[in-house]
Amino acid sequence: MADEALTAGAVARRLGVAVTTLRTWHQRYGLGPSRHVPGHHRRYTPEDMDRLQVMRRLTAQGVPPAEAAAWARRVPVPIDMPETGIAAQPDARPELPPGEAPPQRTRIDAIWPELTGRLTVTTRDGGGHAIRTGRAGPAARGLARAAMRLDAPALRDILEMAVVSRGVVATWDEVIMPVLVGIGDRYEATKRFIEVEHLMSRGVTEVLSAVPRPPSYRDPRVLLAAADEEQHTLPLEALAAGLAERGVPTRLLGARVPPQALADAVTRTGPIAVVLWSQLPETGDPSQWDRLLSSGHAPLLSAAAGPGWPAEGLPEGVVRLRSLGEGVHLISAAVTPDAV
Ligand code: B12
Repeated sequence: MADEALTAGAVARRLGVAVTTLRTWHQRYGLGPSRHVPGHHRRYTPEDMDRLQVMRRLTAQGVPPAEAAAWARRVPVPIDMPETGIAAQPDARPELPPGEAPPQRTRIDAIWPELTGRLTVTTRDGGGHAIRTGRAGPAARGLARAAMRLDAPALRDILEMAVVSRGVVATWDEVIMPVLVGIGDRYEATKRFIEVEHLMSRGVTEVLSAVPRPPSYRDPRVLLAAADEEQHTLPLEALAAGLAERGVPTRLLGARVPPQALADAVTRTGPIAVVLWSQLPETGDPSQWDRLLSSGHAPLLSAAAGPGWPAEGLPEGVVRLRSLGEGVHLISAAVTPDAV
């Protein structure tokens, strides 16, 4: 069997922390390497790595290091937790090329939701460059901090764990949205931190697109698109992920879809439901529905979503979606009426 023990440098790279941070965690909190290799520095075992992952995820969420270390030292967590959990779920990813190992879900992935459920997180909103997240919980505050630090690995960890433990809709409403709104407000007030907005957007995209999709033999009957010249797509990505969780496949065209392209896509794929997202008033011209609605292939459900659409004046037959949860519910019902 291959020797899985790792050097400090390798561990630091995997975790995305500095070697000096590892040293501090070792000296102050006893989270050091436990494998002794004669004639070498000590090495980190997979169990050491599990502990360090807990340490990094918790500190990224704003848990004070001493408390995080106390939890980390308890890994594997001595609680009445089944060995199975998430780790036992079949991996819905496509087949890998021969010889390539599948990405391993670690024990940490399995115990994490349970662990975070037991935490009493005592975080404070930072001043200065902090993103305000209002009354949002610790996960959103940790996410805001990770975004502000441009700490992409921590940002992903928090998002992944939120999706695993709460599902897409609650993660979007309780964790992602408050941070996006906070970033937007921060930008408006300072005209700065565009890099934060970009990193956050990228992380959200990655995590939402990693939510397992329904099997590929099932033809998507839902078409999602951003309005003409509209670059904001994250809410549609959340909708695609939320529907995937309910077993509903989607076809996501993404940003800036011209009306003719939308009408063509509808004609070619015959969706039951179409959602067109407009974030900005400039992209919410109701007349862009005309081509689609007059194409002879109008879907059963045509939905306008996003704050860019005017309060009045949408064509007859176009319904308005007001939240992600409502979108997931309505579209699931339209596509699989018996299942809802
Ligand atoms: C991320 C982001 C970007 C990213 C988008 C990346 C991506 N892939 O989507 C990038 C960097 C590309 C971007 C670009 C721009 N952006 Co921008 N962006 C944002 C940010 C931070 C989040 C956007 C978002 O996803 N919002 C979704 C949720 C969080 O917000 P919401 O729609 O208001 O939510 C409400 C409802 O829609 C509903 N809801 C929420 N989620 C869902 C989901 C579904 C399915 C449904 C049905 C409903 C629903 O609930 C909420 C409460 O009612 C916002 C800040 C903000 N407050 O939204 C700025 C913001 C929207 N952007 C803004 C601007 C100005 C721009 C740019 C013009 C900047 C520029 N100068 O280039 C360009 C736009 C170019 C274009 N033509 O589209 C302004 C818009 C101001 C305005 N009202 O006109 C905002 C508000 C920032 C600000 N405060 O200044 N942006």
